Amino acid sequence: MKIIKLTIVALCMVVGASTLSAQDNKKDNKEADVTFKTNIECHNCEQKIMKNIPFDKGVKDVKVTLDKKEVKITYRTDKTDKEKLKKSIEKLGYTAEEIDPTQTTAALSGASCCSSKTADAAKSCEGEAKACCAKK
Ligand SMILES: [Cu+2]
Repeated sequence: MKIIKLTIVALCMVVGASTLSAQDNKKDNKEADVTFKTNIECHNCEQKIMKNIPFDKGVKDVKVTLDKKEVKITYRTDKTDKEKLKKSIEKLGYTAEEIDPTQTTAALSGASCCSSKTADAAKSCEGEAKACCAKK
């Protein structure tokens, strides 16, 4: 019985240690995200992105949001950079403008929602946009 307990304790320690080292690895993996606004229009465009960008050097993950026309790329900063990723998208025939991470899509739509509408019309804004309009 004692041996079983010891084995369990030992196993727990091994699992714990490997979880810790996995976290350490992630810190070392200089990973970063970048989101590009593109002019993709349909699922063919989405597929074209997904058949190419994920295989670019240093790219870890790609997410396409078709309705927002956004391409989010997780990449290794020691293997590639935003400029290269931008060029990769452009090479496929699309535009790629980096979205400032401090400005969320909601904040952006809020700003444009306020600026383009009269106070009355701004009441039709939704969610964050509405909050933004209310501050005016
Ligand atoms: Cu298309």
